[in-house]
Amino acid sequence: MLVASPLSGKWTAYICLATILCTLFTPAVSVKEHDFKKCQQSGFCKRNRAFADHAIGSSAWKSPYNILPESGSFKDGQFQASILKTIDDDGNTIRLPITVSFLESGTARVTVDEEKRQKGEIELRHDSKARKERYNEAEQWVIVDGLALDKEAKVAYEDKSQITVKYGPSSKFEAVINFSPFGVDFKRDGSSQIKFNDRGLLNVEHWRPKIEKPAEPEKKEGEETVEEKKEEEKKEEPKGEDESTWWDESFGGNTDTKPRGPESLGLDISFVGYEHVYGIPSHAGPLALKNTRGGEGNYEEPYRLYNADVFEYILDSPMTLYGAIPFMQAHRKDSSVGVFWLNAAETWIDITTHKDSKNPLSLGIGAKKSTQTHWISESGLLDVFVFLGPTPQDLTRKYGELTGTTAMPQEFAIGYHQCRWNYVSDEDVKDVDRKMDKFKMPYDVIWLDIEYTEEKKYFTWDAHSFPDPIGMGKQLDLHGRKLVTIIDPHIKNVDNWQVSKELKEKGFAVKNKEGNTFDGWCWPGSSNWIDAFSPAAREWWASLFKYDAFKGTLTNTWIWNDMNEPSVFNGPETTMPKDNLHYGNWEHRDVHNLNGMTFHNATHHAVKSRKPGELQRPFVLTRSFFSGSQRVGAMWTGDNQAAWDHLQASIPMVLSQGISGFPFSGADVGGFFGNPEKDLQTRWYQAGAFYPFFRGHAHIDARRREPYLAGEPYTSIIAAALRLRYSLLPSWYTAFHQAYVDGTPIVKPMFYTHPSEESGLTIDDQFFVGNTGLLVKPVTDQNRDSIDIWIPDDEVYYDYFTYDIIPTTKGKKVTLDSPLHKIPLLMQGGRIFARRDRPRRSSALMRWDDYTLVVTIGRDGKSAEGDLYVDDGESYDFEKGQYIHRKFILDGAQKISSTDSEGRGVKSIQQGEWMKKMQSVFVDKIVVVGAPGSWVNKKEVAVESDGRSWSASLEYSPAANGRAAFAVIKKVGARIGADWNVVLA
Ligand code: MIG
Repeated sequence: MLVASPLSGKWTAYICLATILCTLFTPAVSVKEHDFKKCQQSGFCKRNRAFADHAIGSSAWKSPYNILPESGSFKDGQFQASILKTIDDDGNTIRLPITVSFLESGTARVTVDEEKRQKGEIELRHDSKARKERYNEAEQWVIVDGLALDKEAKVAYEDKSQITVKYGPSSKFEAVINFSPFGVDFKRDGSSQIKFNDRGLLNVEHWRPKIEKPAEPEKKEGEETVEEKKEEEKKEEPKGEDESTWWDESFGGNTDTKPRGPESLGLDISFVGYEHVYGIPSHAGPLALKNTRGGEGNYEEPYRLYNADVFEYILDSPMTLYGAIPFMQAHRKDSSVGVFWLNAAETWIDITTHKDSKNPLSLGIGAKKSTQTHWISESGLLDVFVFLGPTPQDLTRKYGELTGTTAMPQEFAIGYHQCRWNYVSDEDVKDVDRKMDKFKMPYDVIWLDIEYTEEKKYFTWDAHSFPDPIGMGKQLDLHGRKLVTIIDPHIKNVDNWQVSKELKEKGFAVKNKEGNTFDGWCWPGSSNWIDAFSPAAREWWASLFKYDAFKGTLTNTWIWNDMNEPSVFNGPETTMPKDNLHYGNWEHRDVHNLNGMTFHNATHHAVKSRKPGELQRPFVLTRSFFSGSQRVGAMWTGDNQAAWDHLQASIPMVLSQGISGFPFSGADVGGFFGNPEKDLQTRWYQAGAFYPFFRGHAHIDARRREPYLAGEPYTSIIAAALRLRYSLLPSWYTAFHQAYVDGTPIVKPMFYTHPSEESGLTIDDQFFVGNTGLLVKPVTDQNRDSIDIWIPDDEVYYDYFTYDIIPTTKGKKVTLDSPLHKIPLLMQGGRIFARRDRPRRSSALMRWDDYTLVVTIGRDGKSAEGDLYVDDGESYDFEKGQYIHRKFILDGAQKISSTDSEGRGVKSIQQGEWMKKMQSVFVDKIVVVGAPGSWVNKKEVAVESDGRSWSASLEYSPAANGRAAFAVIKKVGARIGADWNVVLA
């Protein structure tokens, strides 16, 4: 029987193959939770949890870690000593060197190593070629600055039992290092904020030789029974002596050989007086993290950081996802502190919150709560940075100083991206490109997923479906648009392909435990993985991206890195065996969470060096990431579903990325798996227009859903959301610039902007955009004609679209109308932000458009301020001073002025070609919302700039029916880059 099919035979074959692969090697329908470890199934996590249970459960517990007083010395901002770990009743000890560094930024760092491993005085099992040391190179990948020691740090007190160091800004910070047992109490202004080993959970599993136990002898009379023996073993467990997974461990049919034996680390970190902790992305759950030790509404499992391809993940879960940032913050009213756990191995974090119970009177309502966390990593150094705030901005700034900030993106990268798995041919791409124009939907980038390649060999094109990539790229370029192609880290293992041959011959692939090229299964079938830890491998990788090597690419081709956790279909937990070896013979277990970043980084640098002299800022999207990834690109939250709850979950996930130093983030708009209802798709575009990274994407099995296919009224509503994003691009770009300067999140949760408002601490479904005062609450459930939005302060709030004054009360929610066509979007009074109002097809075409400034008059009726950052949006000339950065001030309702926001004189502004062209870009319009009544008869205003003065017309609309009065000043005609005044009085 013949059935008409829209798919070519070839495509049917592809899909069949994909389906087979899915069923064979990855969970096809939903994440199988049992494919991923629970703490109980991860030997070191289980041991450390048991250790914690024992320590907490026993009143006699004393941590066996003591600083040897005479080993301690303090010099130039650094305390060094030896911790002795007592390992048996005979008093035998293990030596653990500790360094506490006090940095100029006011950040403290505690590093603990293990002397024996450090000196290589251990024996590896199974003839392993692995390194003997605890992994000590995470710093090289992650930390870029901020390690200068604080020479002003001073010992304030010292005796045989402790040393107290005062450090930080005006010596407000204090670290009390207790010797016996070891512990550190970090104080600010005399009161404890963060404590290490307060509960005695420090656990450094030291090296020991494996003692082969003789085979079980037959039971003789008088010997203990099996039951008795089990009892004995149980008693041993609490000391961390459950040996069952010390030397090898199996999961899902894979066995991990452990050449170095047990080597985990555990430490309790208490946040004193903090009820809420945040961060440690990526997890699909609330912004304020949940407790993890059971109880109503809590998780049973610790938060896990072990980058994995969690195909179709579940929501509200501490399960690991694709990326890891081990940076945790604690916020309470007017105080914020944080820790950064610099460790790239598998990590679990338990969180419990308790009432502060020392004082029985404080147990009642209103009693203060503290949060206790327990960090557990499989291997590596114990290396923790401590930030004492006191503001949320202090945390993001100081974390940014250490790990780097968001790279300045190309401007197109913050426009809209149109993706699906897959655009089936170059004609398909060109057709979508034309249709977006036809339906007047602005967009900047169209994406190609894995099917564009010949047999999943990256750097090649399928000759039948993509015969003319150059022609395709050129059509896109007509409107300044870009193409992104996917390049994954798995390289098809075949002999007749140069890339594969070179990878193997040059030894640039990750090795298996025997030291031979590791082979695993992924999209191309048998595959090898580039080891981006190796400098030579990265250089080779860069050569593959040259225009004459990756034929068919143009200067408007950019890259998408997927599967870099890495995803290995037949590996343990869909990733690499932990005993694989990387460059420098580090075991994969040591570096797993860094792996994605190293690949993303290699691609970033490869794209940057495609052609000598061509210096465009690279755009590379990554799925896997670690602290520092923000320096090399954007991320997205992976394989979500076309479901309302996934739309909802995306908001706290994006906010969490923002406060954790990697704000260039977004979720697949529309949902990856499944087919969204039209209203869901529409709402998703409205929300996505407020993600820093805004991309529609869909699974290969999903129906086509380019936004113009939705039909009315959806198509028009989606087009409006896209245009809203585009009109606000100048403000988004300004927010990205702030992120680049000092690590400020691009979209900000309430606690970040209003840390004094206790009732906003856990709100994670609304946010501000940069410094604009734009407060958005995306609608994330069906049939919502009204929505409650929480108001953080006493400012005036105006509806973005109608200028209605919203009747608000600080700290309370107010109900807004939210029919499908409406995005709940408010403007906070007292702000000035920039737009470009002329609708265009792409951001490139808006480059020389004039600006509109929106002034929202504040509660005082007369003032507002804001800023705008502009540069050429693609090169590095901004680093040489070729940019415009304005500060706008409305002063006493008398005048609006524009000055250089950094106080730069004309001479320090590079007058390159771009700057010259910007001389003919003007402020076209100024809209003043909440304009004072005294302007009612005003018809014109004076504009002063460039030593001249002229008049512009003002149109005043009085307040009516709850709508604020507003004024529109037209044809202002002042250059955007120049100083000017608009005189209103
Ligand atoms: O195993 O390249 O998350 O965005 O479309 C699936 C195909 C591989 C996973 C990515 C998704 C992408 C898909 N990839």
